[in-house]
Amino acid sequence: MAGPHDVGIIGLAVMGGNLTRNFARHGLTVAGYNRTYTRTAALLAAEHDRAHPGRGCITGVRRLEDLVAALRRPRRILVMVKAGAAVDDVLARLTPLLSSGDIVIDGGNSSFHDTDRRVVTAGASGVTFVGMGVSGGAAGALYGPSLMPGGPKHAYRSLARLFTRTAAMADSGPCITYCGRGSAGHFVKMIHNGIEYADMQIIAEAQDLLRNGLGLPASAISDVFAEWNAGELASYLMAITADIVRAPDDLGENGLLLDQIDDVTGRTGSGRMVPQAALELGIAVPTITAAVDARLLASLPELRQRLARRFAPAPRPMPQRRAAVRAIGEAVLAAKICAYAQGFQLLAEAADVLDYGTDLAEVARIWKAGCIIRSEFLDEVRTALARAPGPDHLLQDAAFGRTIRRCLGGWRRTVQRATAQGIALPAISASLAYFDTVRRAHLPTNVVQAQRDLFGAHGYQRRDRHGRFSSSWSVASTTRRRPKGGDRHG
Ligand code: NBP
Repeated sequence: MAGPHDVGIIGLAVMGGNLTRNFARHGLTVAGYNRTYTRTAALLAAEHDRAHPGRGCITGVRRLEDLVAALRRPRRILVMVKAGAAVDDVLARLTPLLSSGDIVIDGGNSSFHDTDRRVVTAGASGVTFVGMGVSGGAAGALYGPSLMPGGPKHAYRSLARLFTRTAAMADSGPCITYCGRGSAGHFVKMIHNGIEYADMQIIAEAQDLLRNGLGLPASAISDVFAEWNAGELASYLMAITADIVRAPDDLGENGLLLDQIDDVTGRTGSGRMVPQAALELGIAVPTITAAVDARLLASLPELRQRLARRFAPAPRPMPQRRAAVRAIGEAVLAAKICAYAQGFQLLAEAADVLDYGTDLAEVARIWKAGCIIRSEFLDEVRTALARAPGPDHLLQDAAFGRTIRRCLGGWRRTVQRATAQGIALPAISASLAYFDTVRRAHLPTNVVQAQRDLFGAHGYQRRDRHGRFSSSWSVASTTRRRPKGGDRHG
């Protein structure tokens, strides 16, 4: 084995294998370990055949002991195994082999709660545990991912020296930043994934409406997406969907590949962690939740098929109108703004309550390249978040406010049209309901407060006076209000 290696990687599947190759191409020496050695052997064999600058920089090992022995100290070891129990398995075997000052980085999609727990467990042995989000899928890992490390600042400095050169490069610099203390790196990645869910769902809904609501053929839908991708909706996801909708079936003789792809999605995605965290922190993220729910509902095919036979009149396409297409584009943009507003509001809350100290504008910056949600739009998000004093909610930003006002008519018409045709737009309409809720100074939750006071004497606050009140609802009197408890009105 060659001299001390710069970094160790545990887990050489899609992500770990490609990151290993990426690191080697950038001149890092990497020792790689995988539980099943055949994966290690396959990676080494593939690299052996390749003539690239990183050739010879990768060493494959069969045992964790060998990996640890191969590394320069303090050791830096990136774990890229399946999120969940596998990470704990690896840590249980790895930590006893390490020395104080070594750094273990979990680059998987781990829950931030797990990361908080592992920081403590590893810390008891003097090992620094870092949760780092990695985005970009297989291609990003190979050619430059967006990297979201959190944890102690000293660990970040050590990692940044290694990883910065391997990250994606945006016009504003490499897509790596310090995401904040503790489990901030995995929280930021979780928000990224939630927004990714919403972005994908919104585009899928637009496709549904263009096809089943307006009756556009696939080639025309592809053209619409390509046109949107040339404007303010430009994004990686829009670009790939323009190609997806017109792709011919590669196994059949005729037709579109999309028509042969089952609509049942996996139920294991990390996006579902966002609504859970949002509930814990008391922040509403209805667009992201709608996107998660849409996948859960998609995973009930038998129920849907039974109910489709019972209820569904097939939506009757309306004649296509250029204005309707434009309105759908406006709905997509407005819904997207709402999804980002929710995601960043949740992140802002975590930065404060969980003491992450995350720089939100920096997060928007490092999502600009390398990751699945990369888009021009993130420049506007970053500008809004960087403004001093920054808006505590993206909808308060003047530029986004102007966009929402411009899109509002088309957004409403799109939701109305879809509703009339029986085509669900869960994320687009949840966004509109969100907007119509947060833009109102007075909400019908005063009724809820009154109900709670009537049946549970929970009390309420009044608009016209200070203090807490409770009423004698049995006589429904507006004149018999009395201040509640010791907190009498002033
Ligand atoms: P997978 O999530 O499919 O995990 C496979 C890897 O985990 C293999 O190396 C496997 O070893 C290893 N592993 C398992 Br499973 N159980 C283990 C255990 N008990 N001990 C040791 N190793 C174990 O791989 P992936 O798709 O490369 O993703 C890796 C991480 O990166 C995940 O957390 C994932 O969520 C995250 N991520 C994935 C993507 C993506 O696009 N795929 C993007 C961003 C982040 P084996 O070969 O012996 O079975």
